Amino acid sequence: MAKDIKSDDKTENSSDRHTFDRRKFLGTAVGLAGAVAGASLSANAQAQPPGSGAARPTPPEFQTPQLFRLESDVHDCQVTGKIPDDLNGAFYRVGPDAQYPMNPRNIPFDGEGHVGMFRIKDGRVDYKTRYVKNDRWKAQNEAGKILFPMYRNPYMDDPSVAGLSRSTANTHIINHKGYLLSLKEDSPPAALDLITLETVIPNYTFDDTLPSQTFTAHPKIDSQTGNMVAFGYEATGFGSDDVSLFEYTPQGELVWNAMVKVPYVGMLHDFAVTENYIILYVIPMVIDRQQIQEGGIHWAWNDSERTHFGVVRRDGDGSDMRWFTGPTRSATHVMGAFEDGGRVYVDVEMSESNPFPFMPMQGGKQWDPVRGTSYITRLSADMNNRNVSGYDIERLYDYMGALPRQDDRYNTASYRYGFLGTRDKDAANPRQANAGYVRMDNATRTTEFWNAGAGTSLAECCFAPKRDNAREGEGYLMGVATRQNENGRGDLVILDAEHLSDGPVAVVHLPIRATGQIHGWWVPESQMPQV
Ligand code: V55
Ligand code: FE
Repeated sequence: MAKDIKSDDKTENSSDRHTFDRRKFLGTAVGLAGAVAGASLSANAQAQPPGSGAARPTPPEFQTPQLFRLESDVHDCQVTGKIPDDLNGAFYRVGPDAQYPMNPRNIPFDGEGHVGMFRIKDGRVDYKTRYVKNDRWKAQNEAGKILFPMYRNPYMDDPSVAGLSRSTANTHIINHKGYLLSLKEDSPPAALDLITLETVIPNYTFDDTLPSQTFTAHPKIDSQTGNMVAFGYEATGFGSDDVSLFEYTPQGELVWNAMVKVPYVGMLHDFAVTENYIILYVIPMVIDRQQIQEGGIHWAWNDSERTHFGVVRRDGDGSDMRWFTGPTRSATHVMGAFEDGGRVYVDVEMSESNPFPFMPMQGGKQWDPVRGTSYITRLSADMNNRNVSGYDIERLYDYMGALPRQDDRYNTASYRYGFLGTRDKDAANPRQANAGYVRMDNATRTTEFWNAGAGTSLAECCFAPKRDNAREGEGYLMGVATRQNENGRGDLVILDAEHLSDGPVAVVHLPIRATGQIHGWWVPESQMPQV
């Protein structure tokens, strides 16, 4: 079923569209939109009095779907099964959790960042969550209302917050230099304490060395050096076509940076890093200046614009940047990337069109859930041949989903295993397919699936190695399960990543629903502050 597609081949659109069928409609329920929508469904369930039924209107103060706001501490959580002896560290998560009711025209990606931690040590698990208390949170807390009412539209801001960072810090988290950095791609990170989750440095600019006004939500840790390779887009100002690429040592020293330009200003959510190259992928989720002027959000989908796959050396000045062009596509997350014999390969989740139902379509087009469904897809380009202008597209797996992961020790190296929150692709009734996690083996192109059962939705998974020097993929896969029939109550499920279909080795029970999650990150015990 996977098909090789040459982007220069004009017939490729129809050749891969024939593989779509009705089950692909389900894709939105496991994608990013699904992750946020899942959280909103449970929020609404909680907002309504028991037995009120769906017919009663939600009270206005609860109309922001993801309003939850509960900071919590649960010591020594109840566990079914046994926390493995070789699982010690912390699983961090972050997601949007609107601080006050949002403008109804705004999108779920604009909720304020709420960080969660499962601290796992010596067979016990503590759960803690805290809002990121950055300048935005503090100003709004003071005012008692939202002062930044529209996603990445500074023109709508309350005049009182002029000059403050607009960051919601709601997208991803990573440990660096003893801090937990909470990330939003339009701003510098916020730096939190790894143990208390208190915000230590609200606007962290790496001791004033950050060569960009923004910082990606998807930095990569170099598999050889441990350095953090990252970038910022719209790097020199709102709407700019400058992208800053840079690399920091674990001690916070800036060791390389370069500036490049993109063919057009689109959402550069993730990127790929290999031993020698940085790869950017420009998709037609474009800045819409008119929409912004009219008080709308930053982005809109242009369904006729082409994609651009850009490759640049990691040690140069950016002038060798080479762009390969391809058909209209969306890819927002990288599973893994590598080089082989002068070709660069980037494995992504890819859809034909806008994957987000809440992102406007340009030109009066309708959002299409089939064309918006993502599958794991390999993009590659030939760096040896100066004459090729296109990149290649190959569907790898038939499991849908938008949040693929890998063993993060292989961020910049050749890798074998990927992991994905998905749905049972073989369900008798695809419309009711259960959620699950799948492991993909790129060496054999085989998969192993864990079916989470009915009534459960799953957040993005995260891999934790059994030891710092464990083999690739030798470890645990974990993620938060939302129990739909228990008012959205949360469980952390922990599986042996090499035996997914055996089911969880441990389930950590929360007494409440978990905070919403976009991304999560594992910090092994060897990198935790010893207190
Ligand atoms: C994504 C998530 C964001 C965002 C941009 O693809 C892209 C995911 C949670 O916020 O602002
Ligand atoms: Fe992301």
